[in-house]
Amino acid sequence: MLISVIAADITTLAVDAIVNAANETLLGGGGVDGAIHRAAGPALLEACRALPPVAPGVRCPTGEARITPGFALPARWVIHTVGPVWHGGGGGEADLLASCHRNVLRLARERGLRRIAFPAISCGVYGYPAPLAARVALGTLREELATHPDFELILCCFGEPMRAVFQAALDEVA
Ligand code: AR6
Repeated sequence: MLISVIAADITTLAVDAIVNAANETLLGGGGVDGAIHRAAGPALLEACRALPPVAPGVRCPTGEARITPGFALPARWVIHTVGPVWHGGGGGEADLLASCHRNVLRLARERGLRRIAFPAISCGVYGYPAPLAARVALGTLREELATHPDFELILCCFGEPMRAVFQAALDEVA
């Protein structure tokens, strides 16, 4: 199966697109979002600002995705998505997290992009328990690969403990 789980800094990957775990403003933040903006340079913020708001302060609603160039990154494109904040699991978090992964791949298909690297969306500031998020993320990616086998998908975790959690989830769904 063309899904791999690695431990790395996603900003170093020379893939077709890296995925940003952003917030609805798309104007930057901490965590992986901050790292991507720092590595891409200020042109990324300008490109995000140019995306049309869909509501006051909202350029990308939770569960949706938007694409910009990668600018100074080794990756050609950045696909920004907004994961759900964890509220205990009863607020549709799993469906929203699955939507993030599906919408990222829909944009990738539209652009003919094949090698896509995802971070552990929602597993940091947004508080989604990693083993649960990993199961949703990898289950969704596996489903997508069943109908679109051309993708090469990388789950890029920050550090070995998170890599082990996502690898266990991959072994479960494989
Ligand atoms: N490469 C790969 N993964 C990383 C990197 C990196 N360079 N840096 C952090 N991570 P988070 P969220 C991991 O908090 O939970 C931002 O402020 C991190 O260890 O970045 O979706 C946004 O603007 C964790 O496992 O994203 C939003 O406001 C994972 O990336 C909010 O945080 C996701 O952690 C989004 O929260």
